[in-house]
Amino acid sequence: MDKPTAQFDADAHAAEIREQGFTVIRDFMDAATLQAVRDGLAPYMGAHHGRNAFEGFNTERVYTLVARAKVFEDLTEEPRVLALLDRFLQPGYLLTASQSIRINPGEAAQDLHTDDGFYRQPRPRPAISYTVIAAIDPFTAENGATEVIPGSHLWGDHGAGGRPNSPEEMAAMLVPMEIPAGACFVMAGTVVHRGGANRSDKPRLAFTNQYCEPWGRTQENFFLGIPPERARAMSPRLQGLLGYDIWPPFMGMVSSLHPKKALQPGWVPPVVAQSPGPTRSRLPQVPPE
Ligand SMILES: O=C(O)CCC(=O)C(=O)O
Repeated sequence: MDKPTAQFDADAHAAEIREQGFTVIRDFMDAATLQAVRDGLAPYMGAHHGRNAFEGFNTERVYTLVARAKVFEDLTEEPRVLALLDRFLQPGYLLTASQSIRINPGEAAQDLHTDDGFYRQPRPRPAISYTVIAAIDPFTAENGATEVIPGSHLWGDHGAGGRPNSPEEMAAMLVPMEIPAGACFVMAGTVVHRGGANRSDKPRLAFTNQYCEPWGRTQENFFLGIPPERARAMSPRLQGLLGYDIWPPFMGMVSSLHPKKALQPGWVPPVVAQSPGPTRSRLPQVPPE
């Protein structure tokens, strides 16, 4: 996506993330992009309702969003987001999750959590992942705006003041991210937050992309979730974010080869191509490299 970055002060935004745990990009999506996002999502809505309290029984999610429409490919490699991630994550960082979240009226607040809590490493520590949450509908305190605890990215394992905090204390620290449609915020994976309760009479639609260190296991398995012919048509940068790259010297290799080879038309995995058994003779002929 060809957005001007000249007037975007990435260092100032990064400083906000360091200080409070998150920063807002108010003009993340213009009206045309927002419409493309809505159009891209429309065919998929209504298919997946949450199966547990965390997903939200009254919440709809569309997973593997990055591969659902071109606009999501573009937004996943949005230059301002990447400029921020470049300041926190090591080169070769990965997309770890990509989904829309529609919190319907009557939904309860999620449990408080952190997005990089999957990596069970002691805190305080640098975040292992960073989350972008983009508002497709305006976020309000009533309709389920994400609620965050500013500064919680600096906490140790036991909450504010180094001791477990009561639910009442935690609730008092929560701030709703009231942002307009088209805005997003970028948040350290260590920030304590939750999807808010929707006490309004309209759904709250958003999407989130999360990115992790290049050595981290990703939440979504994009190799299996995105057919190779779809991944082949994506930009080299996006292919890298999906894991079609090497974290030096050789993490991510495929039978000692660069994973981008697996996107070439006619690719047959060496395990099959080099097999001495009958499997090989059943395979189509592969042109030599
Ligand atoms: O929808 C939101 O505002 C946040 C959701 C969230 O934190 C999550 O599902 O992990």
